[in-house]
Amino acid sequence: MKINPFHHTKNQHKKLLQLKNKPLKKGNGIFNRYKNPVLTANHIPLHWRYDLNEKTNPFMMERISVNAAFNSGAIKWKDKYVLVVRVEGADRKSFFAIAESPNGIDHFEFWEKPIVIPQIQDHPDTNVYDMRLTQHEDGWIYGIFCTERKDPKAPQGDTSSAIANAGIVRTKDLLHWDRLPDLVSNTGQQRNVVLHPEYVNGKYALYTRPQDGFIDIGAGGGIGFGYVDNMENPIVKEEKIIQNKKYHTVYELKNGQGPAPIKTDKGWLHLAHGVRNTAAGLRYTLYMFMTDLHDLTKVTHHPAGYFMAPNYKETLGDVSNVLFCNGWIKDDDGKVYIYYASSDTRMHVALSDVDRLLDYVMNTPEDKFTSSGSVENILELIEKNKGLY
Ligand code: M1P
Repeated sequence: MKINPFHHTKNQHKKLLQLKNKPLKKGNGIFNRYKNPVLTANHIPLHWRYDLNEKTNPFMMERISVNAAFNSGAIKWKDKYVLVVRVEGADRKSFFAIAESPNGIDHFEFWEKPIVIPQIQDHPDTNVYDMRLTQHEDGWIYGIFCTERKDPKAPQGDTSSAIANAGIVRTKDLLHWDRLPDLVSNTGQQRNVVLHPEYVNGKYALYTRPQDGFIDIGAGGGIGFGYVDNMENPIVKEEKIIQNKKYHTVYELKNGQGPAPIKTDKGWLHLAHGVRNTAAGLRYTLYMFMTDLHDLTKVTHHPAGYFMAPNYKETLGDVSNVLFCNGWIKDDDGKVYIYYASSDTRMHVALSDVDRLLDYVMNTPEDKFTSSGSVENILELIEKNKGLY
């Protein structure tokens, strides 16, 4: 029997969207991974990629290909788990699109159209990605993303030097997005900028990542913290580095705030990514820390090492050996859905809860920055376990 390519493609797509997810049996007590990625390039709606008219597309050819669906912001919205996904086309351009799920772990489906980000007159974005969503107490939902443009100072013939900055949009319904001016900071380029959900001292507060170059952060780096008086004129003043990069750690080369932190009665829980160099190239892992409830620049707890690193399936992708997270959702019952991307290719979910994350952050030994310090930590645990093994 001859297979009709239109029916076949539609059926395959439908099956993929209806695929049930299940937790992997082997957890670590801190979080549980799930078997299937929650979003991939194959989840992108067919009507964005195919001309669905059999007469004008007799071979059912993909007209516009999508390369990846990754680094997503997240929010609970009207009882749905909503991701603002970084979708990357075969043309290398990224854009944002919303996908929602009824339960947060499977059945993610994209809304009808991608998000239209208004452009700043005479200063268009070349590429946009990695939106962090913050439901601010001022009543707006803010999206802060990286906007990338060619470096106007690049010498002739240099076609790759770029400048990264923080673009800002806000919305009240996730449908209509207003563009605000890009962030102004005097510390160079910016990526991984995240808005804190509450006013701090009557001001907006931002987590920043100053960097000297587009990829290399140079003398800059670390997770910074600064204030903005007014988001319509977003000038960040006096960035203070609260979490610096450090020799021989998982964040030796650079780091960046993940999603907006989660408030708990013990402090603010933060998820971040740390980058180190290896013989095989950069390795991105996720790590956690906690800041004081009232002094947001004071790191009160910081477990050693990574919280989550790519497993063997996740290590492979467009940019291998990368986990990146810019979205998580805390439910009213305390469950925390961690939406992370692997190797700049696909989205996954891991499930935890506030109690577990607090226990992890508060009771995991801190890094002593030497091998003998790590052995000391193990010896202390062995001592504590006397009579139990
Ligand atoms: O390719 C890994 C990540 O690289 C950049 O992150 P950072 O600026 O912290 O190095 C971003 O391009 C990010 O999107 C990407 O996942």
